[in-house]
Amino acid sequence: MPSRVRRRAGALVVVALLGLVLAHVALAGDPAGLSPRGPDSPQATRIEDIYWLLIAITGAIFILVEGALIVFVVRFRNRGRSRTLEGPQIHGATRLELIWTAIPVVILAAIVAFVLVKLPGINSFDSARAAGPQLTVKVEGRQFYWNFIYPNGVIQVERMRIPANHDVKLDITSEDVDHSWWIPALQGKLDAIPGKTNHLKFRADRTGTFKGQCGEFCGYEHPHMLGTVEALPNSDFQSWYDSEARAQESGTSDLGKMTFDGVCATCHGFQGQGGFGPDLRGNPIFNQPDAIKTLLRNGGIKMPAVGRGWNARQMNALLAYVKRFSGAS
Ligand SMILES: [Cu+2]
Repeated sequence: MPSRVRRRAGALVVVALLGLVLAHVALAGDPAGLSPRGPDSPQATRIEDIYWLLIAITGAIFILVEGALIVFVVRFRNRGRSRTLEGPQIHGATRLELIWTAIPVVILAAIVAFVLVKLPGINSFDSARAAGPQLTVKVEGRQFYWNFIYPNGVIQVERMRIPANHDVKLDITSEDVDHSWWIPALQGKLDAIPGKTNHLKFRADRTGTFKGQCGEFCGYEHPHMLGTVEALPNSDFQSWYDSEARAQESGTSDLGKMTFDGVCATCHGFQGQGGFGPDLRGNPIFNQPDAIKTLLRNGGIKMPAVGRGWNARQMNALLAYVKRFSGAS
């Protein structure tokens, strides 16, 4: 096979493989393929509308430009002429220049207008369609978990429960470094910044579980900083909300296990067996609750201050749960 043909065949194979890899990545990410997750809220629907407008315009421009490039490459190919031969030199084409300046201006103006129409509704409620009063949840980003505090005192870790079809407002803050709250199917990202409270509004259109991930690199365990929003039918939510409040007040809830699994297990393993952090089983510190409290509140050599600012309910729930590791080995 002549080397020129071999080179072309090789290039074709590389392009075809690249196409396969890209298609695979695009389709494997989510059942929706190239489209973003959801949208499962009116707010995320507006974000997706903007996404599709940008994809349509940039996709059309890509096909137009690359198509013209291929046509010109084929049509004006060398055909045996000398490599040093100059083509005809053309100067001035006022109409053409005006057209290729005006079209991008019109496209950009259309994008800006569309975004400005959609923008006000992205982080606000459509009060006319709300089915009941709103719920406000305090969201604390911490290395490396999310802590949720409800108005009735209920605390949740990593999994937030909300009523579906109800307006929910999140007051998002951080206790240590910058994090970013992000559940793609429900809303855009919003930064969790120490000393500042950001507000995010959304309403889940359906019941279900919506997964997300901290969107800001916040340290060595950042990839494990996951978040989940579980939207329940309103009556289910209300009965859970009330019974969980009673259980947490009386110390019979699973808050201790939830806190351990969401906070400690990231580094120490779900059975306290160690991993990134040391093995907890049989550690003498479990006989000294005050030492554990100090460690949780202030952190250790490598350990972040995961329990800084915890109220007594969460601290006591965790202390009760970790007693199981004192004798185990
Ligand atoms: Cu984070």
